[in-house]
Amino acid sequence: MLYDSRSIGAEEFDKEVTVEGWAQEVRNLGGITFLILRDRYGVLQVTAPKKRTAPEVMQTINSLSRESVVRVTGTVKPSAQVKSGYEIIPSSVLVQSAAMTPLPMGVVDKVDVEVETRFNHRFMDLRRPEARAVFEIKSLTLRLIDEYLVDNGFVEVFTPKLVASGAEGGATLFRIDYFGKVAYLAQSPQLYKQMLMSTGLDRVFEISPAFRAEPSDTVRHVSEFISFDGEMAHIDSQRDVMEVIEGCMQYVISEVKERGARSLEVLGSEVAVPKAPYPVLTYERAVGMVRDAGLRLELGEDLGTEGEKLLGDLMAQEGHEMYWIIEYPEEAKPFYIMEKDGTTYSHSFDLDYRGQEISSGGQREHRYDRLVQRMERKGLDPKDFGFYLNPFAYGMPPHGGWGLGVERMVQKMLGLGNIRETILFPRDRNRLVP
Ligand code: AMO
Repeated sequence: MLYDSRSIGAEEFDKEVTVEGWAQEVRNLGGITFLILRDRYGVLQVTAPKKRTAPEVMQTINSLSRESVVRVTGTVKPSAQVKSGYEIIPSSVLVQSAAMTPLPMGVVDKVDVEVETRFNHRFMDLRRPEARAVFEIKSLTLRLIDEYLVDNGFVEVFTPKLVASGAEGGATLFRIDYFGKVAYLAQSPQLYKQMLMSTGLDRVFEISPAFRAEPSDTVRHVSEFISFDGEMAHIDSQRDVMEVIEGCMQYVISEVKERGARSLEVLGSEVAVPKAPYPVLTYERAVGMVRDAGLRLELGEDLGTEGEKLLGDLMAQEGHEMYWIIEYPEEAKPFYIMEKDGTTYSHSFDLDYRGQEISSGGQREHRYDRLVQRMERKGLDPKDFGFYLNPFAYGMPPHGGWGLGVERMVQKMLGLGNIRETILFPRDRNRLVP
């Protein structure tokens, strides 16, 4: 059995163990050599005194290149000088994979590595515990979302990512060749999750990649992200939908704090559970607030990055990290959102977290004629959406839903500056490799 830096303790003192990891550092002091071995959970020290170590073992350790993978067998001895409280005196050292020199980038060096270098050599970058901890938290977040939704009667579904029409506007569609026909990578599960509302599967959720050809080079846009979508039927209003998301976010963040404590410690992140219930601002009020604070913005315009940030600061002053913005102008919202009759607004919402939109959704237009009218007004040809419109013609209950960017949520929860930190191999306009 292999031990690791976490599983060795006082019980192993004077016993023989075998460990495997990366040679983070080799310090040859002549009479003694220290090898710092790193594994998933931390580091341990292999101490090789020349006098008590076989010459071939000594030779192997002293010639190790940094970041080589080695398997060490030896006796565990208590040691007051080592932080972990023990060291391993080696009886054998096997080089599983020798690392070439020089390294493309350092793992523990205290020099700042350029972001581009880090993402060019992401495998190496991920050897840093704090880079990896983000993915432990992301994995936990996804599991918690799943738990909450299933407990609330939702069924997990998977809809096609190769599609014939886009739902979120033509500008960000990735076009591909599909056996000689034009197809696209799905921007969201929008059309499919709505179609399911006509089936009796009346609460569904999906967590899957979404693709957007985003031309903008920002810290919160990428061209492939994980979208957490939900849709629910027989609702009275969008408030029913907002309640589910709010409950889910509170559950996820409070459980991450508990169950993710070890990874959060590695990251040095303090996660705060947002104050609930989240305040609800109308779009008009949000625009008024940022205008009063000095931003030039017209009613009808998008809050934009700057507006969202400013609003985040204003809400933080009142102790709110999460807040809703409802009733966006219908003109700014996609065809599938329901208009608020007698106004220019819509039954829509955005959820913002510390100055950044993380989710949007609303009540959908479920009335066939109104939906077709809305499509036409938005310049879409209903004929291109026949497969989507059909279910609306044969019994479609009132429904609503949301899309939430998992990486944006994790980014804000952990206080990270760039969404790319939460993606193993990010994709953007300038990056398709690795
Ligand atoms: P929307 O287009 O607002 O809505 O997207 C929903 C959420 O997805 C995330 N997101 C992104 N994250 C990273 N990079 C991107 N390029 C990117 N684009 C979007 C954001 C955003 O809030 N179908 C609707 C949702 C619905 O009404 O159900 C939709 O896709 O966090």
